[in-house]
Amino acid sequence: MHAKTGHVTFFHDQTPSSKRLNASQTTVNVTGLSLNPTLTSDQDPLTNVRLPHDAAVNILLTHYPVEGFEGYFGQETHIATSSVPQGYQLFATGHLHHHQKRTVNGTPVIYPGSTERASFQEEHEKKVFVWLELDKTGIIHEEFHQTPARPMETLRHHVASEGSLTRQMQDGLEKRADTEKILRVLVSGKVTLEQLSTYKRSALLSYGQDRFFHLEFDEEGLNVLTQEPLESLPKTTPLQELDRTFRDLLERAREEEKPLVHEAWKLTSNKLQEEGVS
Ligand SMILES: [Mn+2]
Repeated sequence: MHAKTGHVTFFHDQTPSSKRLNASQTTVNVTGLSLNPTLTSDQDPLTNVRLPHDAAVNILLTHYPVEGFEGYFGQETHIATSSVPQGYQLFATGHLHHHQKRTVNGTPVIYPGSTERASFQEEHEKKVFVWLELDKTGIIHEEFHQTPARPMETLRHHVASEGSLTRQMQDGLEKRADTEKILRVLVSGKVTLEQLSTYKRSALLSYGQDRFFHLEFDEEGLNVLTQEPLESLPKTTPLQELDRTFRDLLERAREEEKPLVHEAWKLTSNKLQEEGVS
């Protein structure tokens, strides 16, 4: 129990659950501690926790990052190296998706890792499950079995300055087609507005529909070149603009209207000149 300002938070109320088994006259103790989401990043889940390890073979299961393992970057509830208990033949843990193994305080700590890829960060990782044989001296046999994890791939497409973007990308997709694969295309480069109009993402998505398990596009790296600044209009005066407008009106007017338009032009022009407009 831990007192915080204003209220009482129970952490470590989560006593680990243990099970004692007998296998060929050997006692086996399996202790598990699942992730407690109420812990803050500086609270070590194994502090003040009684962890039994009085059987011949003792196994501890958790679901936390352990300090020093790949994938733990701090700012997250984790088990400190110094908290990894001694007296266990195996400390099997989850949460980090990358398979890894290290001996800490004499205890073998194993992350079997995820059996599937959960993000593109894992696209180059092999996925495994671990098969272990233990006795009271520790791990006596271990095997890593690769799982048929769904392939993920990132295609970095830097746009070429010539030709249709849709065509360029479709060629890239064709080479990577695999109905089991999740493919993402990171589109980058600089294009003109005109070239951008040749990029039809919806056409590419339907092209990929029966060629990939899933296809997605990310155009964050694609920049559209700004257009040349507009040329300013030639300098004119209000009277010149008035003349231009009436000349147009006169051209479009029917024969019988022409005298009227002419009259209006003359009157407006005179009126403005009287007022000093040039
Ligand atoms: Mn997790």
